[in-house]
Amino acid sequence: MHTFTRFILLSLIALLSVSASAAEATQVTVQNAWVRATAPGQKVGAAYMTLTHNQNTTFVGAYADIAGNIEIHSMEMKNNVMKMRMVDELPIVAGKPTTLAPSGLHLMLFDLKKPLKAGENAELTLCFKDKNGVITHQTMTMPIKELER
Ligand SMILES: [Cu+2]
Repeated sequence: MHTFTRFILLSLIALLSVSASAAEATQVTVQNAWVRATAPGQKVGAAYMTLTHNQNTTFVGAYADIAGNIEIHSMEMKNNVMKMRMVDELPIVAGKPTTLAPSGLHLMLFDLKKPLKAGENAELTLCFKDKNGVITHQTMTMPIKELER
């Protein structure tokens, strides 16, 4: 291999690994994200996803153009009734996936600006707080889907 070519390749590799580690440090991995389709006139919706990060972080909330307000909710059985509760902060433990799914943790979308139609996408911005209290925002495009029963 020519020295010059090798130099270019090595620089590329160095560049790639630097940007990869920078991304790892700030970006939380969001998998299986989806927003639940709503019926016409329905003003409240929900979004689900699995969050994983390589260091401890805290999920502190979300916002979107499609909703007036978004809260993190948990669900628990109380006297045989499913109760939803608002969660201010959801700790994400390093390396451990945190799953928001139907019948469990979820994002609750209030004051929807339009019906959420299956097959379309919704853009949500997720907010995380690292151990130093620094908040980062991650905007994600999520598919809108019907709940599978
Ligand atoms: Cu809820």
